[in-house]
Amino acid sequence: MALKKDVDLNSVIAKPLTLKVHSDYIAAYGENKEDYEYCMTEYLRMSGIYWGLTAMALMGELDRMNKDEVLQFVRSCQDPVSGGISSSPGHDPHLLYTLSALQILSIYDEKLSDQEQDKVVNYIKSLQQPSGSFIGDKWGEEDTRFSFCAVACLSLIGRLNDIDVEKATEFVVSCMNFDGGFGSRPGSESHAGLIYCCVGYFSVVGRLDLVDADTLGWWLCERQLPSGGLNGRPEKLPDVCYSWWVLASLSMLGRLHWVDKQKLCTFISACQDSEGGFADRPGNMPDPFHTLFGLAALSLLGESTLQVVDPTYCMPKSVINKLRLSPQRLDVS
Ligand code: GRG
Repeated sequence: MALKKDVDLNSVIAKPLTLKVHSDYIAAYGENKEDYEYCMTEYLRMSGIYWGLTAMALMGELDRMNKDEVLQFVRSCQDPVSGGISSSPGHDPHLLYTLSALQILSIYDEKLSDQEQDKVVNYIKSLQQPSGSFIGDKWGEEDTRFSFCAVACLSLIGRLNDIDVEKATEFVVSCMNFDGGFGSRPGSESHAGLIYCCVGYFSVVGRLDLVDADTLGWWLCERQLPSGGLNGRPEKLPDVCYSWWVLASLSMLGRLHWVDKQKLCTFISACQDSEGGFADRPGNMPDPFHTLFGLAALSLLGESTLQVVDPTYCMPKSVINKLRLSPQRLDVS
């Protein structure tokens, strides 16, 4: 029997976007700190808060989040020795959670003190390797995700020039494949999540000219399946989160119009849960990760009831505009 490589949307009735139900879902998530699912996700809490907060900001419902509690939590996660930020108190700091923390602070227009900021910068600097790559934490995993996290963090606090950007760029360029895509390391398979990280990297450092936008744009729009959903690489099932990783990459490359927007909207809408939140695929359990990336993709597709999202940082464009980040990102036509 042939393996099923898409979902069947023929039996799914088109669903309207139910923002109120989604904001109720996010507002309620984490209210019960004894909840099993909540306890089991402690290891990624900081990113979980970023996903929920950004989803609420895109829905115009940020006021429903407990700002004081969130900010106090973020500050409690900075490691006084390394300066890095962890997912939760007592966990090891990591670049991923450092980025989520700085994104949260930026959304709330809050800043670290100069001393705390210097510590974060030193932490990020300490993770750059002689090849220019970044490891995610002291345990040494080297990956293009961390190149993106490093420059995204530094640019959010206006400290991009504290690392060797030229060397970092050389490493990301060395991960480019014959199909125009990028993997986690030189020679690794192209994957839409990592492509987002590499294109995002070039966007942050103002070097989108280094991407073969036509070849990569073609590979990215080939991710769209007959259901309208996008997968992360050939022969894989569609997943709402790739609506973001693929679409944001196409948007940074000026090729958003290369996908069938209507069919993608129908697929994303079908992933809404009637009790709130989005799942990876129609009928599956919703979670805050897929909820953010479903909403953010709909924002990129022009959904007028949502705030406009920035394709590089996955934060409201209004927040990014206010930060006046430099260097300027290049437009690729
Ligand atoms: C600022 C939004 C933002 C993110 C930070 C870390 C990072 C930057 C992005 C992660 C990008 C990434 C690698 C996404 C892929 C996530 C995912 C669902 C991976 C699943 O991999 P497989 O092999 O899935 O299980 P497939 O779909 O390939 O079978």
